[in-house]
Amino acid sequence: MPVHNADVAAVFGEIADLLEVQGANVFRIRAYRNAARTIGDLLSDLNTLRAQGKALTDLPGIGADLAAKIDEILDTGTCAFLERLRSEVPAGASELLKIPGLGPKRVKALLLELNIQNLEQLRSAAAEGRIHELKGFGEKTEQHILRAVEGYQSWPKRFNLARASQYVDALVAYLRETRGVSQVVVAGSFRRMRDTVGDLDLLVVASNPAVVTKRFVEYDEVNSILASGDTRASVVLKSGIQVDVRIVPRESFGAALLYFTGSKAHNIALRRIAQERGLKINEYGVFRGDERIAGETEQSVYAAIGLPWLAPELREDRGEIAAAQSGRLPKLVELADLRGDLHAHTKASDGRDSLEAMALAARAAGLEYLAITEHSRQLGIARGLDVKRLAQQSDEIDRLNARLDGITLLKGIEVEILADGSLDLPDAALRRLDLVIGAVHSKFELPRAKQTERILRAMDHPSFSILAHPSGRLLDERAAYEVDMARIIRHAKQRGCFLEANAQPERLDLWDVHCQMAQAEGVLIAIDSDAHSTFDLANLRFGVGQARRGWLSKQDVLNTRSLKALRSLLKHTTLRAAS
Ligand code: DGT
Ligand code: CA
Ligand code: CA
Repeated sequence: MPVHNADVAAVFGEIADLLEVQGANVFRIRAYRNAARTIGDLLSDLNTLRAQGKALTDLPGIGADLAAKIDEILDTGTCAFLERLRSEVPAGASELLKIPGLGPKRVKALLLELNIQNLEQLRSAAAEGRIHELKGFGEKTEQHILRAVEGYQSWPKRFNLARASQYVDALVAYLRETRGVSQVVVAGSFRRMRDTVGDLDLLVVASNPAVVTKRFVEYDEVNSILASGDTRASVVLKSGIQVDVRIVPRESFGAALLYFTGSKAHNIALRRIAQERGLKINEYGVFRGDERIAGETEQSVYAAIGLPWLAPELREDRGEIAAAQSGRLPKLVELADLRGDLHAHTKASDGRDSLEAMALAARAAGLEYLAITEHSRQLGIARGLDVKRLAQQSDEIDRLNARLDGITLLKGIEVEILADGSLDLPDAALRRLDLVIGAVHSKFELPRAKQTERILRAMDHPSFSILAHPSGRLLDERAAYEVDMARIIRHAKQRGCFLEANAQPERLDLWDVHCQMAQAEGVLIAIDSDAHSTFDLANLRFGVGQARRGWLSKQDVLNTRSLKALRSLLKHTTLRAAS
């Protein structure tokens, strides 16, 4: 049974959790967390890397010790260190730690004093009022725990796009090797680049359908078979994700692709248009009576009902059909339109690579500029920079820019927005930079009005340029904090600042609807990788996906500008600083 990247990531994540309950050194915990993230987001399969003889220590943040553990996990599915921790820490700790607001100390108390071992027990203990009597817990905390557990339990199980693409790439390659297969395409929410996908929908064109479904259910990552027939099958993979496969006739391929790409709402709207024209549209084609008039390509199906082809990211029934009918479809931004990246870290804070390595990777990715934006001093865990270290880095950037061709590093910072809206570094230091990204990494629980005010006040700082990951959500862990996004966007417009579409797979923040709101106000969006290693630059495509879902075209995106045009746009903020 091959072990997946996700399994390795899960082992490291659990080790970090258990170390946290034990009160281990924060940097040690962080090393495992970072490793879990690196592996979880890795686009290449670890088994393949190993088979190719690549050294695992080349991966960012993976030293000899972690590499040895990865080997052990790939070979055995677990590692001795985890087993030891499990025997030392009471069961249930990892599960309880997932609840926002429950740190290791509290978890320990719940485990030892109330013998709570899972979320259901936690929920009933909170509901029955047994928790507030413990030392260190009050009634307010108890209420908070109750709400947090109920919220957590009601989250549907979805997979982030990057993780889903990891599973699907290997499967698509496997199916393509099947005899008689001429096409394999992923449809569904995955093709529409939704931030998370519920399941994967594959379409296959093949000369002998039954051979394909048989080979599909025999895929060695299959955990259970939900349904299996001659032309369709559904399975759940070991990673927990469900995959539906349908084998469709060539002459219906376009109609099936359109149908199974969805969204359901888009399909329903198309069906209505077809009906008005006396036509019937379904996954087999477009029909006038019994006669099929289109179906082989998506283009032909759209054309039959008087529409141009629509990019999958637009197909949400949010006005795209009316826009298509009146020739107002946007020309969506593409990855190749990005000329730079405005948010990246190096090992000076919590990144893993050097300035030079990041610069060269950005150049290799076809970018012309890269802003270096380390964390600021308040974020101690990420080795945030103070004024002195920031100045040192600026000198280093000057030297590197003088030496390197084809890439320009910009001087920036990802400065902490403190609870009262002030910034973590003095304006005098910020003014010298090319750009200032402001970010909220603390006090997520402030009430909506206070949280909004905090961010507006931060934007009032003369050098403020871009609001990082504006909603603060983490897809698998944390809901967005409460803010008035419409007000923040209007304020950004007034202040001449920008909003970020952070492309980290677990953030994708801003996402589609907020991108659209920003566009409507004329606020430019920076699609940023927030890279913590050279590998992370590959995530930009997910940020572009969200921007496309938000209808953005090239001119709506800040970092599609030439360096010169960018500098003049950023000068707004600098001029404000001078006045
Ligand atoms: P997901 O999997 O929850 O992330 O979202 P989708 O959009 O991939 O939805 P899924 O997997 O349930 O179905 C795939 C596509 O099939 C969906 O986008 C549109 C189409 N579809 C599914 N059920 C219906 C339906 O009842 N009516 C219509 N018109 N289309 C449907
Ligand atoms: Ca789906
Ligand atoms: Ca499905």
